[in-house]
Amino acid sequence: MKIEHRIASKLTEERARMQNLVKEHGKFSIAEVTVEQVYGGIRGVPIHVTDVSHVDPQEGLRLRGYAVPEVLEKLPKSEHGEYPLAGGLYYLLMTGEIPTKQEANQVEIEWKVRSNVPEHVFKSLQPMPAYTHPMTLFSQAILALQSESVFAKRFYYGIDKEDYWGYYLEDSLNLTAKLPTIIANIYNLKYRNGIFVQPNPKLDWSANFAYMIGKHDPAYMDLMRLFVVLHSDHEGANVSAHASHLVASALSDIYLSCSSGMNGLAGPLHGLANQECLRWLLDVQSHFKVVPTEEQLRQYLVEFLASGRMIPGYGHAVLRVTDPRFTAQRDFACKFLPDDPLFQLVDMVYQILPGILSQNGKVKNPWPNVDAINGTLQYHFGVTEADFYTVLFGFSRILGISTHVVWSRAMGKPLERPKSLTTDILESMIKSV
Ligand code: CMX
Repeated sequence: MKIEHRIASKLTEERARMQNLVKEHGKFSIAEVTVEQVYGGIRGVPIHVTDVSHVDPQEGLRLRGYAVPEVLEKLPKSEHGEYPLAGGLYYLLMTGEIPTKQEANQVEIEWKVRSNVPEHVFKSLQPMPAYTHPMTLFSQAILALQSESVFAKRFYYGIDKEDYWGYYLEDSLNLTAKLPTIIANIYNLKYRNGIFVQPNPKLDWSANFAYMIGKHDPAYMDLMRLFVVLHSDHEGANVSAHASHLVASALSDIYLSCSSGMNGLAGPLHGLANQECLRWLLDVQSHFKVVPTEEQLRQYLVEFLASGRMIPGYGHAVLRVTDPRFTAQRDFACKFLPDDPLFQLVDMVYQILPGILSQNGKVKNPWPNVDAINGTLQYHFGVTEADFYTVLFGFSRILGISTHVVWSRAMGKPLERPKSLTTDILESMIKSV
């Protein structure tokens, strides 16, 4: 079944569930909000319901209820590798069902048909200074595509609220279809003298990115399939997903919404951490010149932390265990690049740093997150431009973000409008108790 038909077949039941919760339990209190939380980044306050994914502090990511190893095992694989087709992943995110191989291929075909990127998108990037960060170019390219929004055009002439989601899905399929070409040619613009490469119709979505940047190694194509699955979503309230959801709640279309999400992802405490992590690992490597002993590395890490700096790739706002996305990439590295010196350093840091961070007492999660290793894998296959890594994260993450947004419109979710207070109001609220 096609994605739109599968979503349509679930809508009546899903809307009834939500309406029943609001009608029968509308006044049920989910959480109290404390002063600490308001000043502390609204940490842990439930603000949104989404069934696309969930991050359990102890288990990590579940996509539509499936843990990372289950997703990797159950989704249909590419004929050319061991990892899943992104088309099947998008089907799972959008519909909640594990697709058949035929359904996964159907999404891949839809994407090929919709993959042409209008000329003005790349033209709008060319005048940018050479030092522009690739995330800026990526967000800009998505924004330039907004001219093509089907939802925005149809809304102008008037559409039934019930039909919003269909146009958001149409825009989402159009946007995601173009992403491999967009990001590959941003890479080519920045690092390959601006050559323009068209997608190869014989390749799947994830592998096509590899092909267009000139990486034809089947192992790298498989790495990209893995990378896309692992970075596709991480529940609905992280900075990029929440920013996109908030913007789309004003009925801004998928392009406006995803571009704003990418601006959040570009921050060093969120998506930019993968770029920072690789730079940090290379610094450690060049500091020691040769492989350090365990004791030398321990001392280096202790001194580094004592200087007040953070170590990218470690810690998480929700997780309290090793990120299963780190583990899946580590498994890949053990298989394809066990002797890579940078991977060996990643592994040494993994053996030593959590113990040091735990002793330090203030870090709530001493374990590695997804970013502690993803740059190392890219680096191994010759994608050495660390400032591009967040674009790879964003390219994958738009699969999840666009799904959240389509479902929010399908469920008829309203404009988001929380409340801000002044310091005076807050102080007088406290005094009055
Ligand atoms: N290195 C050094 N110090 C760290 C640290 C790290 N990796 N992780 C947390 N800390 C520090 C914090 O800076 C904070 O210090 P202060 O109290 O002095 O401000 C203290 O430990 C407590 O922080 P926390 O509650 O454990 O962590 P937060 O929920 O506030 O922040 C995160 C989470 C990810 C931003 C933080 O761990 C961090 O900055 N990590 C490094 C950057 C990184 O890897 N980001 C990628 C996140 C993955 C993603 O976005 O998907």
